[in-house]
Amino acid sequence: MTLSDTAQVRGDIDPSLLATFPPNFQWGVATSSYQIEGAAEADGRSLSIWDTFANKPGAVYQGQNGDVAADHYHHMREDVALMAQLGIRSYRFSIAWPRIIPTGVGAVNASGLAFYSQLVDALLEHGIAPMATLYHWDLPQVLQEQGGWLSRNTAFAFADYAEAVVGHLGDRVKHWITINEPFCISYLGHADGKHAPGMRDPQAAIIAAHHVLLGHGLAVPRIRALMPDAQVGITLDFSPIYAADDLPETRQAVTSEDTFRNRWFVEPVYRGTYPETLFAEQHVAPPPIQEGDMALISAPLDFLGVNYYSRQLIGGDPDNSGSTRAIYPVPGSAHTVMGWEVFPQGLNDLLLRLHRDYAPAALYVTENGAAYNDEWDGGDRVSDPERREYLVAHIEAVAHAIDQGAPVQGYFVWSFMDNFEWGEGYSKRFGVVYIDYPTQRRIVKDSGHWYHDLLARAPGSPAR
Ligand code: GCO
Repeated sequence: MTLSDTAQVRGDIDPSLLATFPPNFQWGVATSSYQIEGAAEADGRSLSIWDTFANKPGAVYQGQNGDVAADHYHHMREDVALMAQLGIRSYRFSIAWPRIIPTGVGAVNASGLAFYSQLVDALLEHGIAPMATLYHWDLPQVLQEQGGWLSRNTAFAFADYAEAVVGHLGDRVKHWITINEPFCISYLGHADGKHAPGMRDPQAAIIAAHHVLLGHGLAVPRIRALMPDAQVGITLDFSPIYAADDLPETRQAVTSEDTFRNRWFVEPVYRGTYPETLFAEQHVAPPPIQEGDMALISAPLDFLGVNYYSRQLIGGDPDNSGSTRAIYPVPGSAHTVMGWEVFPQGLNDLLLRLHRDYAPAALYVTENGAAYNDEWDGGDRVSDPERREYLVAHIEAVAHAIDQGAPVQGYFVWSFMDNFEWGEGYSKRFGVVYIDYPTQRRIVKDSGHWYHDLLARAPGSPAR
């Protein structure tokens, strides 16, 4: 059976595909600090660039922000217990730098660390493996005031912060992700202005990108020095680009968009160079690369984290011969309420391509999921059949990739619970657990019940 046969909208996974997953596969859910924690001023936390950005008029849907979010900071034990009830085996969360080193560099804030230490203990008590992301976009505002990621110093500050965290949690957390989605940090934050810090300067994005990667490269050996048995990786987001026709201009546009969207970060990390055509095609100068930077950035990793949501389709423009356009919406395809095309084949193709071209030691799908207009009945039921179908099709795509040789060792649903969806505020819900924000009540969605049921049937389940 091919993926296109199985990717039809379906309510459950083909049992023969489920058997493809190894018994130690990390079935998980993912979140990030600013999106769920709230407690913006608790226990010495300082402001992050997202606090500042969210409070700029027009930056976020209805002026919303992460001050309270899902108030996970105060519901942490309940949330971990709920994960355990759902049979979750692994939890990917991120750590807020402004809680750990509120001044950006310098003294460590013990009460900020204590929160994550308690979280890790609670996870381990429930038999859930922690996977910690060190940077999911909440840079201390005080560092932004000194240049943020445009300053090379921020890369060194990040490595110091990483060392402080790993020094305290590394005895219990074995999986470490340095940076989440450098593309979004660099491009959405510095060129397109839709994310913090809200700059609109393509050259700034290129410079920020290099410093983010340098921060990663500086942190990796320091994590390893503290915890020789740590598994260390980075999470990149990909959006595979497909051609809708065979025109030469389409082929050229696909190649150039792919370089920008998919190769900008994976090539420095896995090959130690930026893609050759990247800077000219983006009409920018190369970043300030110092001697030794690329070697640091490309030091071997234990895994590559992959975030996948959708693809882009490009075709020749019938109204303007010789030029191309993004085909959107894609005729005949389903789309989520983010407007993203549902395209599970893209995840399969992506995992195989990464395996073939970069040979990472292991791959984790560190985010995959969808936003829909869920219907809560006001009681115990949230009906979200489309999310379940999305997850079924994408988990099947992962199974096919494993079957075809890709070393995928885990899959994390984005997201455990509804949360602050950046510029979309609370208007978009990605969780398998519903949050009723006025009461902070948690209600497991139908997709969450289905995921529970799936994990109980998956190889390696304690319930089997
Ligand atoms: C990401 C983002 C998540 C988003 C999700 C949906 O890593 O892309 O980290 O925070 O919420 O991708 O847009």
